[in-house]
Amino acid sequence: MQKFKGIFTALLTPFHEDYSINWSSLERLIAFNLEQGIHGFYVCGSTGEGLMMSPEERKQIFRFVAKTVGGRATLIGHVGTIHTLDAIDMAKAAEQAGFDAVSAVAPFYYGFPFDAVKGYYNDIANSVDIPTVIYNFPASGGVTFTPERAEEVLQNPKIVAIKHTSPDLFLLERFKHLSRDIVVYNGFDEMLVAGLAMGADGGIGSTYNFMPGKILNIYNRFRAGDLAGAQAAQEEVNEIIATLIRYGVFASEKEILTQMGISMGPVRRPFLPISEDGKAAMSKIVEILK
Ligand code: MN9
Repeated sequence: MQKFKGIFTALLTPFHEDYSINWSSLERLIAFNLEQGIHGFYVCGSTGEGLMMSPEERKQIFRFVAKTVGGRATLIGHVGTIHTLDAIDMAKAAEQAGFDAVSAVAPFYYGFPFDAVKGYYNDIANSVDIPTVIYNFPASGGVTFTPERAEEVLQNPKIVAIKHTSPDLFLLERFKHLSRDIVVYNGFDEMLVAGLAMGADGGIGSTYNFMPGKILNIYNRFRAGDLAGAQAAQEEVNEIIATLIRYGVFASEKEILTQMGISMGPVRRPFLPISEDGKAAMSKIVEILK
């Protein structure tokens, strides 16, 4: 389980202006994150615009990322969708590509009863030999995992972790005290130090893409017992994240990386492109990051 602990970049997907995948930028983004010492990548999740990509594109990305990383970091492939057969197909492709685990957001839109959600996780987990990570993201329109619901899903021993993207850190803490020990990831970057303090084993986040060093600094200080230092590092990062939230998180992150020299292109529609004001605000962040 050790390889699943730590700081995982929720990898952005760079596009060309026509929205096709920009493979050379993806390679450079991965290299930049590896150089900075990131422990793993969470691929084709919310940040990676996985829900706006076809299963075929997501499978291509899994293969490309696995080949590029070449065992230098732990890989989790997000296969969540509301079509279980597509999720299974993508899970098999991730396993075949050499991923360490798969993950899925709960099925959304129809308001599925929890037994259906449980069936979905079992279908995915049982389709592969690698472990499965629950993606608890209540705001996605899916379900909120409670400790009771988590216990039910965790009856399947192949499910070994939860990515907790919710401001409810009491819940995060409760996930560390279930009948079985699982890895818990903090999902909101702006609360990383708090998530760690409540027991998270690491974090998965979108802002890690362009400031992996600053995020690792929070984690390393916390692990070293320097809580004041970790808090100060979090405050520094949150000044940046507040601006990102104002202008659209993923479009802002892509703009920052583009200005840093890795061309990331647009976000896919229906996401809105970044405004001119937003671009100017991102220039200021790029200056700070230098
Ligand atoms: O993967 C991301 N979650 C979502 C994690 O975007 C739903 C976070 O990194 C946020 O983008 C970030 C800003 O709120 O914390």
